[in-house]
Amino acid sequence: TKTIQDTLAEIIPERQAIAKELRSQHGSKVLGEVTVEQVFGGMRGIKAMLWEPSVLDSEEGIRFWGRTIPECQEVLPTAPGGKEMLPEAMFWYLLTGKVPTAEETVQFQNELVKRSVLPSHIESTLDALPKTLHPMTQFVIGVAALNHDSKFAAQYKAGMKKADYWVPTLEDSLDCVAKSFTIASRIYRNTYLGGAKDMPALQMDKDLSFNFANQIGFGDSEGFVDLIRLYNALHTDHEGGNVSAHTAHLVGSALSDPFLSYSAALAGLAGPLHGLANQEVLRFILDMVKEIGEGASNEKIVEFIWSTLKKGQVIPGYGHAVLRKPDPRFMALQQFGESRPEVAADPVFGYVNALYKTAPAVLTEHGKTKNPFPNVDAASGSLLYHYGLKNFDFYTVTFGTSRSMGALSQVVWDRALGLPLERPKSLSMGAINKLIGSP
Ligand code: FAM
Repeated sequence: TKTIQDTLAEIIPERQAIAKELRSQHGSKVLGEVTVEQVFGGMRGIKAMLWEPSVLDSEEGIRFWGRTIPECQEVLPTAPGGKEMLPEAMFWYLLTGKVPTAEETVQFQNELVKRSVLPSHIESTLDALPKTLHPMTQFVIGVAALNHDSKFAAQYKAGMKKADYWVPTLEDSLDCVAKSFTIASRIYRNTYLGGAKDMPALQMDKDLSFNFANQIGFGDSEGFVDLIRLYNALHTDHEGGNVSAHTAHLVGSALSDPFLSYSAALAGLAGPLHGLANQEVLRFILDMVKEIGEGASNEKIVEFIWSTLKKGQVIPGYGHAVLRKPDPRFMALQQFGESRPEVAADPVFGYVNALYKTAPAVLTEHGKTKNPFPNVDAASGSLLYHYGLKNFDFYTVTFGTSRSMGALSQVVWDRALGLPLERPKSLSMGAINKLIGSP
């Protein structure tokens, strides 16, 4: 069975040749134009970044190396006894563009779990943080501190050829993904369970999601473990322009190592318009339950949505900067809930469905958002909540363990393809006026 290192060493020259051909044969072709509105409008729609693992279509949603979510669910290996695709298999696929065999998946999983052991200085750093510090801030600190042992940083300092950059970048990225899971479980125990001293040891023959679930006290729940697998596989990557992925790519372009790059990405994921939205959705649903009760009519739900909009607040979990249809990641999570009778009967999950039936029409009538449909965050929190993970300040941390796999896969490709420092041009309003010939 080939290792990830050998597999990538084989694939990289092929894709370097494709990149060389694209640049030399088509380097001056035009991909689009940039308008003044886009400069003010958060650069929406500007095609200006290379991103290999996934491409997002506004109508059909994400494709990972050309495959839709249902197609990935069809081909990616599952854990023994589990029904959901393994995030380890998805990570291999994101890195290589090739579906791993069952043997490659097991070997890769074992390698990652071995790497997930934390150095003692990271444990003591996390243990010293106040329990009142938001779990995402703790996550940023833990991941940044892994830079202490960065192979990329050490080899760069010692003098390394550019052609070799991807090798220690891959090593650090594997470490960063693996250790993110154990950092996350330690943060959970420290914040909600009074400390990490009773944390179960890692089980080296099990997958990352099982170990994470087990370490935070949910190892006995088959449904929760499989949910964590699906959740982690689905949130990995959503092309390059979103805040977390773009940040990892940008910071990595300065040759900051993968730990620093991903720590910065996590700081972006912690914003309420991005990853923090999944905790906001749960807060929204629980507020709604408090106000209109469980199992309220659609009319009452519509009233509650309007009252939120009239306060000038957004409906969390709805809208998207690129998507213009319901998010297939939302659909996959909803299907997960629907296929399990005890989840389908949960009133909080019921509200996810009721919102899906009512919110798009209200948002359309409200007339502001370009996309009235649910994004991934509309469903994810309710499922965690159902299984008993009720500390919703923690939800974005599970998003963060997953996103590391997509963002860092591209950071490996950034170094393999020799991409340079990212440095777009900015303009002042005076400079814009001058450029467009306006007085
Ligand atoms: N509820 C109410 N208003 C909304 C809305 C929503 N769910 N989504 C967009 N709008 C408003 C938006 O605030 C803006 O209003 P102003 O003109 O007054 O500023 C207007 O509609 C146009 O926005 P847009 O062009 O449709 O969206 P953007 O591309 O600017 O922003 C989102 C995209 C996701 C930030 C936005 O839809 C939003 O705030 N949604 C709620 C928060 C959320 O669910 N975020 C998670 C996104 C998720 F995919 C992720 O990153 N994990």
